[in-house]
Amino acid sequence: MHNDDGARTSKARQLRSLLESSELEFICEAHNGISARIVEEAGFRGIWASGLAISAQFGVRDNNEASWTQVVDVLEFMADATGIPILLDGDTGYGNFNNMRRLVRKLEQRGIAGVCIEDKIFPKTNSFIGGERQPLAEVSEFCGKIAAGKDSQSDPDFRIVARVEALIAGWDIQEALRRGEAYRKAGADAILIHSKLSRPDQIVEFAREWANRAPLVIVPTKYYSTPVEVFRKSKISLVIWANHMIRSSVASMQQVAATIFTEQSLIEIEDRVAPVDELFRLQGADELEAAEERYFSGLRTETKAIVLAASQGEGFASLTDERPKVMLPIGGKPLLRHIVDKFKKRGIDDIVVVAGFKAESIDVNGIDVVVNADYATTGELASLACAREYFSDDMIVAYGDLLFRSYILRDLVENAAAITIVVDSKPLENPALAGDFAYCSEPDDRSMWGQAVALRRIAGVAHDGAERAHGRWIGMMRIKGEGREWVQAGLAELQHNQRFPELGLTDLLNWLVANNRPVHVWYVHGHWLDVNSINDIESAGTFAAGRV
Ligand code: SPV
Ligand code: MG
Repeated sequence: MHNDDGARTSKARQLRSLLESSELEFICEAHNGISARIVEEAGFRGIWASGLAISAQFGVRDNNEASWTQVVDVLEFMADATGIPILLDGDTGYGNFNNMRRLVRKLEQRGIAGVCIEDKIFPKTNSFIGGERQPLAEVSEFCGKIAAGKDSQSDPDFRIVARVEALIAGWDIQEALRRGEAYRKAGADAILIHSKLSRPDQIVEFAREWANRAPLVIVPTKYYSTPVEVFRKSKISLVIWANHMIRSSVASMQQVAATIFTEQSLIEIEDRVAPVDELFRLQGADELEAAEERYFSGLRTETKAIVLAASQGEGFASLTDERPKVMLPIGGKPLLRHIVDKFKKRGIDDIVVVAGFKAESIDVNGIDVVVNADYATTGELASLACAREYFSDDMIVAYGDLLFRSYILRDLVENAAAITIVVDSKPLENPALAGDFAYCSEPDDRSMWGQAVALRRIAGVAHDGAERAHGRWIGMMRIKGEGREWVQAGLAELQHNQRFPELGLTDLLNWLVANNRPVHVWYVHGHWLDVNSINDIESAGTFAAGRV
């Protein structure tokens, strides 16, 4: 997106240069932000904010049915979207000299470079609709309006173009010249001489008599077949291609709408319309991305999630014949959906699920799926290795059969350690239950927040000789910064282990500890469960519904 940044020539100065240059210059109609941008990209050095086109895009007539402030609002979008000057087709100035004064002030405030006003009576009618019946303004009244406009501008480069409608209204060249001269003397910076003939004769004759007294502007909509050399020879300053953006879009929209309606399909038109990426480009999506990087990156989470969901799951009888356990419905939605929703709620949208058994049945929106093809003969570590190319400097690795309260994830991501695991210190109701038992440097001191606790090892038993485990690892870990290299090194080494296919995440954690890579423990006290058998399904539903 462009904005006048003061470092470059002001838009008003640019328009002035176009009008005063010794070359024949061209500007093109636009009627909103995106058409203005398209006109600029085509190479034009100025924009005609056409009254006809702006009315038409609103779906109203070119009879001042849209209010002037509605027009000014459209202009603001056009000016924001472009770096070239906009000349407003200001109709009659939307009232008398007083309305003209306010219009000029507002246009300058919105970054518009100039305005063209025509010597008709408010509310006006488009020149091509019964033009010869249209009354013209009194010359003195119109001169007062021009002078009032010039006296109101604060930037000396702002341009006021006076449009002579005498030829449209059926008067002769002498009347047109008389008016043009009066307007010039009143302070107009340029004269627009309009004609609706299919030949340029009136324009050429006017220009000859005018003899360069002030820049001349023309609108060759009706005499469009005239080669521009004719205008050049007549010393015309500026040509306005006045309505071709709105007309081309209307023609295209009519064809596309009719095709979609009759075909009831998009197939025929997809290749004929602009790709959505082209809209994003024209809207300046790149600039926003760069700005986000500059101003917003600290607030956006870069955290990724890797969810291990390759196993069929034992203990579910025929429920998992056709789907892995992560697709079992819990409280009305698949188990995997619950964990994905928790991640998304925390702004973690980059979620990779490692699937295996019946991977094709994983039908959860908003995730990337990678497949561990050897799921039947390998374990969690092999699944994690399958997601290696998705590793990042900030990631959560979790089992897909986990249900947990949101705060556990929130607190976990606030940890700064390279590796953090979540350990539940709540004593087991049934101490004989299997699990990943964590033996740590300290027990959970619930009177302390953010205790520095290190993992010593994880084992499958709650008692190891005389030693009692400090809790159960819930199956969720956070890997940050150098932790990523540690995990990669662990995977690389363990992959040479003959037992690698059997290994799980706990083997990786033990490897890290054994290799002096500190694994930080974050204690929680309940508020999670994993789904390991049919018996767990009901309690999982209750848990997911938020009931105790
Ligand atoms: C416009 O584009 O709105 C104009 C030019 O005023 S014309 O339609 O030719 O009158
Ligand atoms: Mg107009």
